[in-house]
Amino acid sequence: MDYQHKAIEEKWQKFWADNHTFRVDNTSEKPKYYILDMFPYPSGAGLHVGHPLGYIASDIFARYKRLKGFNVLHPMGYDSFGLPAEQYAIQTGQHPAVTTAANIERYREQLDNIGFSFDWEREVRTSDPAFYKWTQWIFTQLFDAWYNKANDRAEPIATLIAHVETNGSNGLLAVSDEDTAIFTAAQWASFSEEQQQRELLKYRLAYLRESTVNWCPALGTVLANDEVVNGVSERGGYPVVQKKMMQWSMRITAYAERLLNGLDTVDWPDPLVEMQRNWIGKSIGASVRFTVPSLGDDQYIEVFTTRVDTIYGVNALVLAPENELVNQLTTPGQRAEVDAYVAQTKKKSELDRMADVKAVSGAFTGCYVVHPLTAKTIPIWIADYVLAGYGTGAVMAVPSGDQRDYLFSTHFGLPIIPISDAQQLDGQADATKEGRYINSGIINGLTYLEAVDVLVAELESIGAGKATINYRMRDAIFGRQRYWGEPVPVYFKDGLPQLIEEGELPLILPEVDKYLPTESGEPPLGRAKGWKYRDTFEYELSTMPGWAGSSWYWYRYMDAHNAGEFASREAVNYWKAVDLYIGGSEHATGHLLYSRFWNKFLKDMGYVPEEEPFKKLINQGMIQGRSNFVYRVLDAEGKGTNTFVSHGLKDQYATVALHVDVNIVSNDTLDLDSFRQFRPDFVDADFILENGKYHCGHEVEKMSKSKYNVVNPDDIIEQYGADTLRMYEMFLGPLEQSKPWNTNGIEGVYKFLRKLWRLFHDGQGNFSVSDESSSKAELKALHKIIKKVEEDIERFSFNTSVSAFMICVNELTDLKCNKRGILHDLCIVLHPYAPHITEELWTLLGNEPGKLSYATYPAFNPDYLVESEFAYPISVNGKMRMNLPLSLSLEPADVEQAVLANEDVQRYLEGKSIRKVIVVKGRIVNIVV
Ligand code: ANZ
Repeated sequence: MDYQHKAIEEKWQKFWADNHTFRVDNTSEKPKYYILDMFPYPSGAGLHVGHPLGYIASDIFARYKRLKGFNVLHPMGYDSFGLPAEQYAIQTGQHPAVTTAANIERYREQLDNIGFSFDWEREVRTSDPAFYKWTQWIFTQLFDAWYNKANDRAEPIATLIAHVETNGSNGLLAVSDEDTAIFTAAQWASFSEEQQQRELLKYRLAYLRESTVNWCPALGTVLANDEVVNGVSERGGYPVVQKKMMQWSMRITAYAERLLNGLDTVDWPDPLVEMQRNWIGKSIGASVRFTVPSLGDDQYIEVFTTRVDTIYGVNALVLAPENELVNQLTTPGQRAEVDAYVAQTKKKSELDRMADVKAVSGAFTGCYVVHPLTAKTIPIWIADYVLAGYGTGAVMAVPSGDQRDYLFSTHFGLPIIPISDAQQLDGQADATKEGRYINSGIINGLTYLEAVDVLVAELESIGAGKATINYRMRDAIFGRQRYWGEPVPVYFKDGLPQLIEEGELPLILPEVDKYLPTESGEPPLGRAKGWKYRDTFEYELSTMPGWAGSSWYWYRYMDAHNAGEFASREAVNYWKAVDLYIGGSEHATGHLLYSRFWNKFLKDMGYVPEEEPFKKLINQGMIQGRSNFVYRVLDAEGKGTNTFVSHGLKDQYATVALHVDVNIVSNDTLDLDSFRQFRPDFVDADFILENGKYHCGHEVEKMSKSKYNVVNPDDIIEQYGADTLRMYEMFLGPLEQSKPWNTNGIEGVYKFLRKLWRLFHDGQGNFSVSDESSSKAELKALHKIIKKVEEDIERFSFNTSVSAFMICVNELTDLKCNKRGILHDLCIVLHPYAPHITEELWTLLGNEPGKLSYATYPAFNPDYLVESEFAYPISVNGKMRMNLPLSLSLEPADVEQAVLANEDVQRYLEGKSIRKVIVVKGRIVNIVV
């Protein structure tokens, strides 16, 4: 029988499912290994061939690790809350739960077709109440916690309460809002319950506060910074504006330093680590206070600067237009100008403001500050290059040191105060520069480092400044004014948020009549009829953001059915952290930062053992589409005719290129009949052909429906099988690289598998292997591949193994090898890549069905690779005549004897007498006659 991929793959997929082959236990004698894929959002379009790339790689690794004797956790699930299902619900009225379930079913089918070794009994869905109960529970833990800087960890809010009850706010070292009160223990005791709760909210790690948010009117929701790209929403491309709203936030900034330090301990791609570092954006500098006499002697504006050494070059104070002081500072004469400017800024997103360095704008407030060291009067301006949410939302402008300040000053004709450091230190805050300051007050004659120390000490002594570390990262908004997300487990009593009781979790997402905001502008949950806590209190109406469930899901896989805990201690202590995480680089700053943050929090609270959740991480590249084009001939008026010219002839005509469905093109040749059915107006299409064929043009583009270049893995599997698909996806190139999908080479992989099949079968297609012992050449071919695949997989180089397999099977075919011993081991080595065909062949070899997944990877024996023979070139009178294989252990005299005894050699000697024989061991034999 020939290789029947369809029957074989169906058979083994069913076998694996029926026998729970990939069920994994939380206890084992074996060492553990946790391999995680970034779980998919189940979209309506299903999987295209680009999606499984990472899953195939992780599956190969998982199968390989099992063969290497590891207890492997390799789960899969769905990130199933999110905007697309909700947008669809708004358009069609279909409940997002219904469409989500249907999409999941489709995904599952497609995933099953590929033959993954997931333990499906551990599947999670973030939109399942049994799952989001624990997302809500983690929220309650965060609400009930604060960050104690003294111990550098999160602690239950109870320890904070204990502190203020005995010491008041004195000695409290906490990460908090800026406007915390100063009070004694007695004052705390005299606060009303409401006052106490209000104060505690300023410390909680999950907290409610008015903040400026990215508001997307079209989507009716707030978006996170990483969901806004070039001022529009990442999904849908809708405009985003800045707006102040009461919002749930997460105090991720408390973890800034630990998030930074942890990056040194993980094995992640450098660009990804760099992106996280930049996102966290640590700056070491100083904050400096400039008094505002017109507001009163104790009134000041604080700025954050990384260049306190440039303080003598300050020519203005520039505030973000949103800065709360602006209103107070503005003089009546400047009011109109300032108001107009503030209004104009509202339209620009933060990213635009940062990107537009050249578009200088601003307004003078009419007010002045006093320089703390020179006592000079300095004007206060507002400008949008200063961001409200960074530092203090105010800068000291130093045109001779900072480019933006320079552009700003020249634009508005502000005096440029020359400072010596700019010349001597190249404007770089660089400790290696040896220049010294001149004409610079108290830092005259000092180096950069000395100057910083002296200035900070001086400012501190006069109460005008201190050393400060700033992080660019902000606290994370944790609310969405949308329906399809986890309800926040909070209700309101006297305007203050209260947690619902733990025993009452999960707080189930209520039904609504429409997935739109209410008439009064409340989120969709405001439509839920009679939805009140204990029939009395209003629930929080926003839901959690998309990243909530994905910030801890890998723990649920460890113990997916636990009804009493998010995962048991034993499970968490057994699996610890993810050993290998594979996923797309688009999650570099969102998901991966939030997950690390929640992980650190859970660790602080003693729920999980590891500081970092993902030890090694690989970003798989994108598979791009390979679009095909046909060329429509245009008539004299430039209108499209119904004639299409083949690619090679198109330059002889006026044409327009049209995308054509890649599924009706094979090897860039168009299937003409299918094309006529592709669109109604093509029914009568005529073709100008080349050698009887229509050649299409091609181009690499993003894989997308509109470009007709989407390839569905199901179609490939139907035609070639999953084993071919798996190997071919790897064969396309290095895992991390982006590459176009191009089916032109897939036949080669399919042929390889058929050739493999034939090694086990005779010419009539009957299974036939020999029990004879293997030859050296056969063992060499086998051990080469054992070594190569092991080395390749260990360094995640999957593509190179595929070509090595091809070479191996070619060699064995040439050797006509059908030895049981060789083929048995070959099945094991190839199994991670092509699990179905190897299961079938391994069973045909007489092994117990289904046990291949847990076989032992063959041990590499280097002896087989040592060359024991050498084919000596034999030359006669300087003329190369033949090669003679001889053992390399033979000494020159023995070689000479063996050569001369050989009949073929004798023929070349033509009976002449031998004058000399020169033997170079392991190189050549030269005979002179
Ligand atoms: C004076 C100065 C002189 C500055 C000089 C730079 C160079 P990073 O490294 O990003 O932390 N800055 C402070 N707060 C700002 C805000 N809210 N919006 C825009 N810019 C702000 O940069 C810190 C520097 O960026 C600070 O140091 C401040 O300008 C500016 F030769 O102060 B500098």
